[in-house]
Amino acid sequence: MVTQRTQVAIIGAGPSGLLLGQLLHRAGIANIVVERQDGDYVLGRIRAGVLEQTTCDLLIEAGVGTRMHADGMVHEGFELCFGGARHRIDMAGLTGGKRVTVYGQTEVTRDLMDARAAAGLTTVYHAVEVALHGFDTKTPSVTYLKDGEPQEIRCDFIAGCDGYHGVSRASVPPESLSIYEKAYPFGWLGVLADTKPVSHELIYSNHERGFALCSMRSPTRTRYYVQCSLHDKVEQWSDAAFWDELRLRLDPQAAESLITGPSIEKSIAPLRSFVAEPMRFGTLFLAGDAAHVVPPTGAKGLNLAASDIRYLSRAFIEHYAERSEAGITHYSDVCLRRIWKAERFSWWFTGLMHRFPETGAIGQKLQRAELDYLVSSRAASTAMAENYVGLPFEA
Ligand code: RFL
Ligand code: PHB
Repeated sequence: MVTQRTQVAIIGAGPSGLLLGQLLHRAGIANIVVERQDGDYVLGRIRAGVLEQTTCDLLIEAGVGTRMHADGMVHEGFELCFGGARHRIDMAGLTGGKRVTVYGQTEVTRDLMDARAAAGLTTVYHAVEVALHGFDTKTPSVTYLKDGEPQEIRCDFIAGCDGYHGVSRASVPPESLSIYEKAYPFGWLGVLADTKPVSHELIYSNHERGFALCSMRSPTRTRYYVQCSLHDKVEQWSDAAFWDELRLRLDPQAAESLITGPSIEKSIAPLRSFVAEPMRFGTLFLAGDAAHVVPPTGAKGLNLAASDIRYLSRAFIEHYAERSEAGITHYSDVCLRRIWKAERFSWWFTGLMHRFPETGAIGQKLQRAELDYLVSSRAASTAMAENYVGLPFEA
């Protein structure tokens, strides 16, 4: 057995784990990241696209803001499409100037990986049989196999940043966890294509055939989604079928100007609301999708992961630099208050925009009434804009 020693062992090299590693490194706190896949696999997953300002600020603090500044697209509003017309939500105007940045999760992850490599920090890819030990003590450890050889990391803390399917949450005794979960009866079929975006802002569309979203990654790369059945297989959706379906769910003007092209990625994602409480067990801390999942409608998943990491990095820095346990003690409660607000917003926006098989005609009438109210009431639009740009942090 090869044994290494570090201060914080981080499980998972997704955005949560890599961002934590970078913030800790900059504060002089040693860390090792253990990831079960390889780097290319992690970069190959096309996921989030919308960053709240506080997420951008944290990336800048971590020293990885340069490319985001150069290539990220600042958005001051988005559009809601229903009844054959589009209605703009003026995010910046309604929130005193707050905006979001459209910059892909793939690029965030790439910037963090590059920074980690440049700093010469250890990331163990292809770690097999990762296991967590002794997190009810002050001397926890992580074991795994690398190239068939058993390895051990002894540490002060373990950060479980290994996503919804990871080993960290699964290592906690079930009786110590409260789980809150809702699975939605549909999925999102997403397509990435090198085409000019149909509009310079995002379009969220409620249509009787189902939800659609027009997003982007750059002025020449689009990311579009349509609500689909959970029984659908990606292979059943030709590019032509996807473009036809998307066009049907947009207003006539957007449908007319939609530019199509070959897909460079196509995948189906299920939609889920999920929270595991608490987020700390002795010396183990859960962060990001390991602790909570939101349906992607509100664009909150990556942003919530970043806000957990903001609190967690500060808690560790307080522990080592100031010998204060306050951040560690309050980590779970402080995170969960913000998480539940984002869970509520994501659940609400999902309910407003999708076709639900069980609600029937009255469900559609009620959605339409709420959408009409939303775009005609400044109070209702403001509430939506405030949530979309991201709620403030507690001190
Ligand atoms: P991740 O990204 O899942 O990374 C976890 C990492 O842990 C590794 N791992 C393990 N490593 C070692 N040992 C094990 N036993 C392990 N098990 C797993 C995995 O290989 C992986 O590398 O979690 P993280 O870092 O917490 O990041 C969370 C975000 O990825 C997620 O919340 C967002 O992608 C959600 N999301 C969106 N969020 C936004 O803020 N804005 C958006 O616009 C947005 N759009 C989306 C989304 C998610 C989507 N899908 C597919 C779920 C759109 C979609 C379609
Ligand atoms: C994306 O660009 O992938 C995206 C944008 C907004 C969302 C979800 C996904 O709400």
